[in-house]
Amino acid sequence: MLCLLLFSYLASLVSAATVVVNWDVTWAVAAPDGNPRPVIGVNGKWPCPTLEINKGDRLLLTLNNQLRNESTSIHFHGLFLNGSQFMDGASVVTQCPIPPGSSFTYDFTVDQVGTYWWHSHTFGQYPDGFRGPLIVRDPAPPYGKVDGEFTLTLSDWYDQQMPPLIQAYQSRANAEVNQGHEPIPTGGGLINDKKNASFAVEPNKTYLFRLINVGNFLAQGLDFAGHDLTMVELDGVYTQPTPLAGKNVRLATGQRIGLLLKTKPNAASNFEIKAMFDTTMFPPTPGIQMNTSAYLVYDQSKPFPPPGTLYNITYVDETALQPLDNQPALEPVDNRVVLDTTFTTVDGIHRATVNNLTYLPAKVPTLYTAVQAGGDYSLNPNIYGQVNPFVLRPNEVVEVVINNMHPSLHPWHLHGHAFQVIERAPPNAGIFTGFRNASAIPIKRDTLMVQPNSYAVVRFRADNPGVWIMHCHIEWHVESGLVVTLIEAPEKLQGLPIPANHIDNCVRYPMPWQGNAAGNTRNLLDLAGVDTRASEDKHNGALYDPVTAYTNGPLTPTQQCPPSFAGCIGHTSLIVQSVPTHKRRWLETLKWLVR
Ligand SMILES: [Cu+2]
Repeated sequence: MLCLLLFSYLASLVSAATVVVNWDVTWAVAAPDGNPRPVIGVNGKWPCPTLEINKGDRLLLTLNNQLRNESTSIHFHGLFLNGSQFMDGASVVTQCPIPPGSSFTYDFTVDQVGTYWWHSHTFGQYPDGFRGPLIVRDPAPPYGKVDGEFTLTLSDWYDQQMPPLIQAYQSRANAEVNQGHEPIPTGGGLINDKKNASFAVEPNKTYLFRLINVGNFLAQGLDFAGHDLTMVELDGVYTQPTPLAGKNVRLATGQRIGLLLKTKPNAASNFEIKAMFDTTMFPPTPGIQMNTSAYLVYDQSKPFPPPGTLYNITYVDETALQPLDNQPALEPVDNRVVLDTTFTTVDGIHRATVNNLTYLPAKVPTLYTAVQAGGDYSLNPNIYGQVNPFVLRPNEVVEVVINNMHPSLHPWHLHGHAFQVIERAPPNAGIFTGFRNASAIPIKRDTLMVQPNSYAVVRFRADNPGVWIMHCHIEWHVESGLVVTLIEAPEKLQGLPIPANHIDNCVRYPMPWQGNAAGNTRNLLDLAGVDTRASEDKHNGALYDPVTAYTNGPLTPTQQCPPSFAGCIGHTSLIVQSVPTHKRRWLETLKWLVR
């Protein structure tokens, strides 16, 4: 027995590797919908690479920000980072943004398995293309050996860059004349960052499809043309194998599903994979392509089916699944956090509110405030500013009630944990007043669609000291403040050294890294200077030093695009304009906002 234990210990030492990745973050040009535009790529290329590692590997990922005019960061969506709480990548939460010309290294070991993704977590940047799958391989997955596997990403695509779209969305004019509507995906949908992606398959095989919605805004349904499908994973959590039985999967932004697909007995035909924007979030809109096609290719020499429509689909309720480990609901609840969420006009801007307050970033990354505050102060939510802070105590069972008082669904994502979904009520159930249909063995995942005018209740154990945000994963809504900050077990964070590269990065940005949310180091209860007002002047996205950019006139095209690409010049004028009037920016982008 001892020999066996020693052998497996040695085997684990041998198999764990240090994966060193060096990325230059650069502008590239791409036209996935036929319209060329600047995108954020890696080493001059787009789409960005997939990160693939094995369970137990240490990842050393260095970003060299070569964007020249935007800051950046990377969040590893779904990874708990237990003990590596400085590596979560959320700008102004766990680090300062990485300024142009700077490098920053993420360093952590991964002990989870499954389907994840990485993306910028800086000021609404990732829908400009800086995102990709993150696969953590399991040496022995419970569904056994498959004949092959594919990663399939979904996204909604825009023909303009995020900074001007965010400015327009968060302008007073949008609140006044456009009911605060979000910019719409003028490029339609993409599968694997393109139109008409293909997946080469053989008959009588079983493939694992790792589905990831890496989009900005819309949930999407997927149809696999009558193939036999079984769900085995949700957001990195293995589920009891559950056949789809003719229903369709739906993924909101941030969500992942592991799906086993059995191929047909012969290669007589090719089949269309159809994705469709969720019409409950976004009704069919003239000029917007609601469907996206991809193909299961059995025989390249045979014709591909014509693109179909997909309007009458039935979504599977993934909250009815059970986790493979059969873990019962955590009991008893030690701390209930209630989030009353809606949208309204705040200071003239269309903003999301949680318990009547819209999230406004602190002046100091919140994790830095927490680790330096000292035991008593760290437990006081007042030192953290208007980041919607909730202090959690070590190892308590936390229950979060999300009351969605808005008539659209919102996918809530929690950093640092997967939560148990105790109940998700149907649309129009109103706010939570007590359980109607609680789950005894709840599914676990890290991103959950909360239905329109309804509620959801989730639980997790506060066993991961750190500062973790919980937010709607619609990037427009992050930028409008639909975010809360969980200050988890801050007493366990006291005395943790802030890594030197973090401090260097803040100094270079520059952004303060000491003190309370206002940067006050002498009196942590003095929040003078902290942000408490929404303003259209604050929404420049990840643009670096936009004031200088505006007053000094447009950047040269080479700062945005390869010099040989004339098409970028027009785009550049949309990003950085020499006339700093919101009216002009608004007029230029109004046409994209009108539904
Ligand atoms: Cu939302």
